[in-house]
Amino acid sequence: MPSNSIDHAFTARTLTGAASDPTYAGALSFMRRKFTKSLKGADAVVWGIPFDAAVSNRPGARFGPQAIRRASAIFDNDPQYPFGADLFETMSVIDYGDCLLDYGNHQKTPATIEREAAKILKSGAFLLSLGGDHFVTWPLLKAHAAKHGPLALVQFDAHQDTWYDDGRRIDHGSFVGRAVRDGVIDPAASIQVGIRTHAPEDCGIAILHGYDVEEMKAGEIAETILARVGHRPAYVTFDIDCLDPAFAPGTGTPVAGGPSSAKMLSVLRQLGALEIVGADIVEVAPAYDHADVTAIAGATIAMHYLGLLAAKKRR
Ligand SMILES: [Mn+2]
Repeated sequence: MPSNSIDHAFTARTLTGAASDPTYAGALSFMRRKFTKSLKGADAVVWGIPFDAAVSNRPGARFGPQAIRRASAIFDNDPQYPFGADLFETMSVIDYGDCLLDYGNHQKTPATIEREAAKILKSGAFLLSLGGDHFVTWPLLKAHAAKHGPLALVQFDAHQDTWYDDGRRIDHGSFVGRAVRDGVIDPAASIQVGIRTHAPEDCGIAILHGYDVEEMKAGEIAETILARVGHRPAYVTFDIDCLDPAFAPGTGTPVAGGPSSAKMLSVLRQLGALEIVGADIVEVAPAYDHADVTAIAGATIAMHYLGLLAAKKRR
């Protein structure tokens, strides 16, 4: 159907309902949701965290939120596959814009993210964050744990992120170990999927390595995650480098031998039984991308989080 309106991101009168912007035009909020700093009435909040000063290799994930929002225009106003429904028919979702960070004062960054995230969570809304490098997950975990207690971490990643940490580092490769030591996540209920690098310690977290993921079917991977987490409050973090560089070249620390986007989206689709209390997609760095391959994968992962949420709300 041709579009009959444009710029839904700032012309929307309600927080529910499909947009009808042309795919190639219109203001680019995430999935054309209303851009607003008002949390009132929002079931879910999409928020960008444009930070990439913690990377160990290629920078550029600060442009991730912009790239993911732009790529999310492909979702237009159709029922969203594989959920078979307009996600926004009953679920109100806003685009809260980005987190303002001082690029010259990184020691302030984690507290700023945590404080802003806590404000969003206080409204009762679900928070879906768009990174940013993987360090941003640390303050996000803290904000969610303050509300729910120790979290089950479900981490899709090529890296364990348990490297040396003194508790103050601004490092995208050490926040998981810190989260275990600080009691922010419960390692016995946490799992990492797609790991294909070695770090000094696993901190008690279960791991499905790249070669495991290669041998297992998506359904088995989902079952393994559900069994590990049980009914505990779960935070899902998806580092786009979990995917093979063929499916996500636009990222800072790519590792060959990873799964396809099709397989991991199929895993996500089957996580409806998880008690997901928060989620993020991180490490999309569009400067290394080609034809928006990575941004589209990132936007689709983010859409899947909302799809799971909408399905839960419909039940
Ligand atoms: Mn990673």
